[in-house]
Amino acid sequence: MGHNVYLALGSNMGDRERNLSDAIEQISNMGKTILKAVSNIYETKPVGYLEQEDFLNMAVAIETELEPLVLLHKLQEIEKLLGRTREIHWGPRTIDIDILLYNDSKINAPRLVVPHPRMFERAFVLKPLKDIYPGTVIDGMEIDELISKCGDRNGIRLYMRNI
Ligand code: GSY
Repeated sequence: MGHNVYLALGSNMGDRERNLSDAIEQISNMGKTILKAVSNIYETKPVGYLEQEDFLNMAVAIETELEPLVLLHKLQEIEKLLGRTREIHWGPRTIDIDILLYNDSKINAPRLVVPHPRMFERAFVLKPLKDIYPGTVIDGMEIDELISKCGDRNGIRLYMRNI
């Protein structure tokens, strides 16, 4: 049996829709991995560094036999393949792929922290996650309660329905 993993995807450069679909294709072709679910796509106002274009954000669920750091490496290779450069920290990007949850594991490695440390304060992550994992409870809090506390919850609109 594989590991149940949830990923967040975001893009705000170039053909954003294409970047997301290319990333999903690459994730499906990583090996030892099955794509289980794909969320709706949301258009979201930038959080953090504000002088940039709106993002498209979504979440996907995979089942994978890859161990966390191997998975991280493969996802970073996909980011590079799709043209991601890290020029401005928090700045625009062709594609961003973050590991949100890896089973129920807590991981505290120098290069990888899971659950993703900022996911609980970002509606642009939680809203798509809710589409594919509505029963998520984190630290005793339901996902709707978490979303209601997010500062960016009003800057999100449904862009494309997938489910
Ligand atoms: O953390 C991912 C990159 N990112 C995003 C994003 O994906 N969506 C929105 N709305 N704002 C963001 N700020 C950063 S950095």
